[in-house]
Amino acid sequence: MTGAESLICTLIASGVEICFANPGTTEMQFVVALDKVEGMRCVLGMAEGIVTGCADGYARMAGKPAMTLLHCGPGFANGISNLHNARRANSPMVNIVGDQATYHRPFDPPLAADTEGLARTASHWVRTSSLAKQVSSDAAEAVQVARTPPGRIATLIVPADVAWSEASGPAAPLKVSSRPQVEPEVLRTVAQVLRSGEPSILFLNGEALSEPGLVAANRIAHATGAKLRAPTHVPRMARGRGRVPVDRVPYVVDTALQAFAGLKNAILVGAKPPAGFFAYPGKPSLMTPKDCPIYVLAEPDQDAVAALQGLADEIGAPRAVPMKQEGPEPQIVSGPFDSAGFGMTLAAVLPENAVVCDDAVTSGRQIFPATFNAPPHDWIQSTGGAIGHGFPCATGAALACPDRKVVCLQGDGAGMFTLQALWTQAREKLDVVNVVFANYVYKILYGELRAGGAIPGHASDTFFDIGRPDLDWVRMAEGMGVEAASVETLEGFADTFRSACGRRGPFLIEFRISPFSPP
Ligand SMILES: Cc1ncc(C[n+]2csc(CCOP(=O)(O)OP(=O)(O)O)c2C)c(N)n1
Repeated sequence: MTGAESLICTLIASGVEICFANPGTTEMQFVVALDKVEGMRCVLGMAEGIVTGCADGYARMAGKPAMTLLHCGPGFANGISNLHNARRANSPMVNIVGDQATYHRPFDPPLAADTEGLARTASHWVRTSSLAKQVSSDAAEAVQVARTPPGRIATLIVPADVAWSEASGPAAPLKVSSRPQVEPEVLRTVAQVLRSGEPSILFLNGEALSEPGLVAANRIAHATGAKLRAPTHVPRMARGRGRVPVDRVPYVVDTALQAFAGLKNAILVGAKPPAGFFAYPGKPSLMTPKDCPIYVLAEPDQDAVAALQGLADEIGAPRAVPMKQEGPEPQIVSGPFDSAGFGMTLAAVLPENAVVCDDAVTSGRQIFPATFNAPPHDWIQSTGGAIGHGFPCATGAALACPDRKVVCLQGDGAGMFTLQALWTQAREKLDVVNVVFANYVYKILYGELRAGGAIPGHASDTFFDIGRPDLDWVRMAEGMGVEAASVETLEGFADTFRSACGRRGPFLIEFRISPFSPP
């Protein structure tokens, strides 16, 4: 058995079932091993940003790591942007990176690079296997690290000669620690803060945004009057009718500052303090008031659901409390695109139990509150601010959840970063309805320019206008084997979306939004 074979067998034994890859010569031994061994589904991504984005989407929905197979330092580097999004979402992932043979590297062949250095920038754990007999134990450790709460990125670099040399056989899976519990003392302290009756808020993230987490948080909110908020970009959240309607921290700093003015206590539940996405001259970094103390109920790796349940019991909240109704009733709106109208329309036509992947940028700003009353669904977003996440993340989510409809909401500028994922959707016959908001500009960047007090000029118009020529999403999708149609109105979208949902396999809807005039 080669080192590569021992690694693949170890990953399969450790519960890794899918390999997203874009391999090269240094990974050939792994490809040979995958040809021989049963138990790993192999999926090709036609660029590494697809590979890592798919692995992220898969991990968020499957709750366990995928394997990626990447080619040397440059291949890894191509995948960093979506690895960054995955790291910020606490997605578990095992990256296997092939590299130059140990004895060949001193000759400085073209693909020699600082692979470890690149890997370190986007991984929690990096190791280079130097002996074939150690590859399997390194692989078992990589899975253990990836699965350690709250979820980590483990990267194992395997030189070609280590992969092809004789190994000792697969390693047994290693035990994974469960989430540490929050100390009772912490529950008592936070309960006391909430009993003060002062304006308080719970910032929820990670497991706290799961259905049981939200149910417990709702008990606390009901008993104490505390408000609930999710981060501006959620890694995964249970939403829709019958679930607790929790809005996000607004992206626009002034709106966020206004929303949190007068707060006296902020409590973090698996979340970080709510920092602005960017700094702006004269504006604060934290969205909570200066005099508002921040308490930690649960760190991201701790058992946030048990902490919320324990806190709800500690304050004597009833077990069953009424659910606050928020948000408009779903209805098909007519007319040209606007974000809130789109959200209401989507809420009316979204299939039950869908997974929504949102990389919609400004077109998605108002969709969240407008879909509080949509049928129950999960929502996942790019958590690291690196655009080009939607298409691949939706692709990975569809592989994790073959029985659920996946809906990808994608800005056109962001979509151009990783549109090759559409080809993977076609190749794997995945059940994804992609909606592209074709507004032909980087609209958000005009807003950001204005936020800094500047007026657009020739450089901004060149850099932010992505028309001239206009992208044709229908032809691009069809060129990659995905059926597509164009719509220009909300009612037209509703019709096309319904029929796209009525069939299996990928579909793309280009929502043409009248060309935006810069402010
Ligand atoms: C990897 C990466 N590159 C560049 C950016 C900067 N950026 C943020 S949003 C954006 C444009 C998004 O355009 P689009 O998807 O069309 O959405 P719109 O702004 O029109 O709503 C860019 C270039 C980024 N966030 N991440």
